[in-house]
Amino acid sequence: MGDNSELFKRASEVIPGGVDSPVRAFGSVGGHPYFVARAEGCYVWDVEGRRYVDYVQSWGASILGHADRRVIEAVRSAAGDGTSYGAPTEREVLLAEAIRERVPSCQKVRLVNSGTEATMTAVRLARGATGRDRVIKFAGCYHGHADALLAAGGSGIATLGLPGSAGVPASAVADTVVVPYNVVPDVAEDVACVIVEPVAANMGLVPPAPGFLEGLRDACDQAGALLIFDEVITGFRVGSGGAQAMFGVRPDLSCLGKVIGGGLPLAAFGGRADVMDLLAPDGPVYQAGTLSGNPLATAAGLAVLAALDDGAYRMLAGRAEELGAWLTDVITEAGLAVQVPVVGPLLGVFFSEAPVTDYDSAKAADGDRYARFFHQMLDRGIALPPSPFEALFPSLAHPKDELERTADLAAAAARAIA
Ligand code: HOZ
Repeated sequence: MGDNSELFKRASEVIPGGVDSPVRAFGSVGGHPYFVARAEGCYVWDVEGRRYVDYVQSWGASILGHADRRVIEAVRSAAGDGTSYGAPTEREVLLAEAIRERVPSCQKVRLVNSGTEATMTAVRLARGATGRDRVIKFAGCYHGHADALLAAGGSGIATLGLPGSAGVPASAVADTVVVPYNVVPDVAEDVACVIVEPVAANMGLVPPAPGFLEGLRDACDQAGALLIFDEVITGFRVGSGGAQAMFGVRPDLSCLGKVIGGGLPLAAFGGRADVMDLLAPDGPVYQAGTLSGNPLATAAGLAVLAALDDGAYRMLAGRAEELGAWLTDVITEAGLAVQVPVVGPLLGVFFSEAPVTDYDSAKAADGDRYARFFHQMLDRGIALPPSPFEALFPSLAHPKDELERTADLAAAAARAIA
């Protein structure tokens, strides 16, 4: 096997930027990525044999930790029966039923392959259902890379400091209105939908202000617009009912991903039956996919959901709360101003004096300091997200002693950069 720098050099010759997704490239923290050879539980090993405690966890897809035996067995067993048929399977029905049971607003569900497909189709469906074109999105929220939703996007768009993307025609975003997070916007009667991350987790972690989500629900109801929750990150992560259960606000449509695929390419969108029934083949809104509801991905998703119960979520949230408090203490003790927001099992790290409440305050946090902290941690064997605009994902496989060790190493890292 090659070493990390050699592989990155070779990768850069055949893959643009050396990576298949921009946030992996270390663009905002400097240096080059480590190449993963294998992973298990809370650890990843790079091709040089170095072990890291991994807080990326496939950007939140692995809630049980890497290579969980139950998931591996489910995938192995499914693979023996064939990897894709282009015809419906029982597991698709089981997974849709399991989603509806846990997320009651999803009266009907369609399985797709990625969060981008889920959000793109949810917006198309909202437009088809209302006969309107306008879409309201919030600055710093990331809804995948569909043309209409890239403006002021978080995640890699934020990491690279881009306003949006080249190659998107003005006409594709002419009906996208970008407004600040945590402020309820005016929703006019030409708006098809408001799409929001109910807990923003692609500009770092930014919790919803009290009343924000309820305000969006009311504003949409008054305007006859649909409310779309992008729960690709929060779905099955902050609890089995997602952020909509945590905050008690019911969207018309929800987008799900990451956790439900257990590390395989699977996402979903679902919502009101009267709206979902507008999808082809019953209705006029088209959406399709050769690999949608894939046998391996649905097997993984069912195995993950079966392993998650209220006790698991309580444990995960409890550990995240402890880790958040420890990180705040040790970094503050080193003399650095830090904000460590925690929502259920999700954490963020902003080097900022003031709490971060929206994209402007997220961008105002000290990104250079985050970069130095990131590398100090990486040198000590702790893999944080390689961007200040992402969240940390402790998993059920992160034992308490590794979280304590993470905090100890964070103390040393913070002292080193103070
Ligand atoms: N959207 C995810 C980060 N918040 C990861 C997907 C990616 O951009 O690679």
